[in-house]
Amino acid sequence: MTGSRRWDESDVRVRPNPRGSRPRTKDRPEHADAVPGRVLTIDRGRFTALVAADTPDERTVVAMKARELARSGAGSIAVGDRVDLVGDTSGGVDSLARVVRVQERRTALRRTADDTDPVERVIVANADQLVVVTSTVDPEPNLRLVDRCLAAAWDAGMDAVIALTKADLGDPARALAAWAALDVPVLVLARRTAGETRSVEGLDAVRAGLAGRDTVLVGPSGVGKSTLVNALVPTALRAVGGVNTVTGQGRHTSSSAVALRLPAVPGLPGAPGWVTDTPGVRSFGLAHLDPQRLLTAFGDLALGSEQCPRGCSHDEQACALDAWVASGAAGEAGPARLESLRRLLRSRAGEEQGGRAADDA
Ligand SMILES: Nc1nc2c(ncn2[C@@H]2O[C@H](COP(=O)(O)OP(=O)(O)OP(=O)(O)O)[C@@H](O)[C@H]2O)c(=O)[nH]1
Ligand SMILES: [Mg+2]
Repeated sequence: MTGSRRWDESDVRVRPNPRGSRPRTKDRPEHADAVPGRVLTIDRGRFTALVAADTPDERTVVAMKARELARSGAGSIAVGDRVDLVGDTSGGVDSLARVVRVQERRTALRRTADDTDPVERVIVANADQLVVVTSTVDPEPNLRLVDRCLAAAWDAGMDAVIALTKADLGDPARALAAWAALDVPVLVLARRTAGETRSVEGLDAVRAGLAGRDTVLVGPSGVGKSTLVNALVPTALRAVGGVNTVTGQGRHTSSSAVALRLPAVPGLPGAPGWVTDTPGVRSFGLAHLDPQRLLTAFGDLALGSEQCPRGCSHDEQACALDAWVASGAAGEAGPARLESLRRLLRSRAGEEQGGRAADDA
């Protein structure tokens, strides 16, 4: 079977260990007493992790990467990673622990500097939902950047939601029309009263959508990610910056990603969930994007790709999806939805042709 099959572990390329079956680090079992933690933020090589969450011993522990972990080339540590800590894990003033292991990630939201850049950066690990934040004005919506964020979320196996902020300043209609056929939930947000920075109209819908989930907010600078986080988590105290009154661009106020636990919502039982605020992005490179994996997010279209030629880009003459949609086999999914998929696929191809400047604008 080809085409619509969901990807699984067998799709992950495993590099054979050139040294045969020898274990990578001989001293790993020594850390059997390591304490598990969740990385909340990273600042100049120092990781702050939450340990013993929801117990009387809950604490934040500052740690550095253990030398053996750095040497093993085990890769980066991102906000959201589950890590194992040894050393001084008391969390006391001036205490410093060591990260000796990074647990396997459930998801990894990746981006590259541009589409040809082989170096991937993991923005956040283990999140299950991405909220792409964009504003009606100040700054103007960058629809292509939104497409790219959605594509990255689906490629990573995450759910995607769009939050459109500043509906008090501009008309949301144009942006809403661009997303109509994508079948993505859109949350429209506005400031209730000028100057009242924590009073966000539409917040209840955000709370309900985030409850029990592990969510990351991504979007350009100045769109109101930190404003939203402050409204959701009253103790967050994230710095909020104005936008340049001439260019309407943000000032890159947030400089690092921070994961915050959401407060419990009355009437919604279960774990309240997490939200991660991230620094504004200018571009979102998708060098790693796999068209077939992206297609799995379009479940109503995916089945039709079984008739596609091998290695189909899903944006070419021979692509079977046009006939599939025209035959009505895709149910309610019409040509507009297929066009939305192709727009996401092209959002990548366009950047290769020097479209990067549009994202940087
Ligand atoms: N009128 C209005 N202003 C808003 C709204 N949301 C955010 N703002 C303002 O937009 C500006 C930027 O908000 P931030 O929360 O700092 O934006 P950010 O996305 O965190 O920006 P970076 O940290 O630079 O990525 C601030 O002046 C906010 O008060 C909104 O819904 N309506
Ligand atoms: Mg911010």
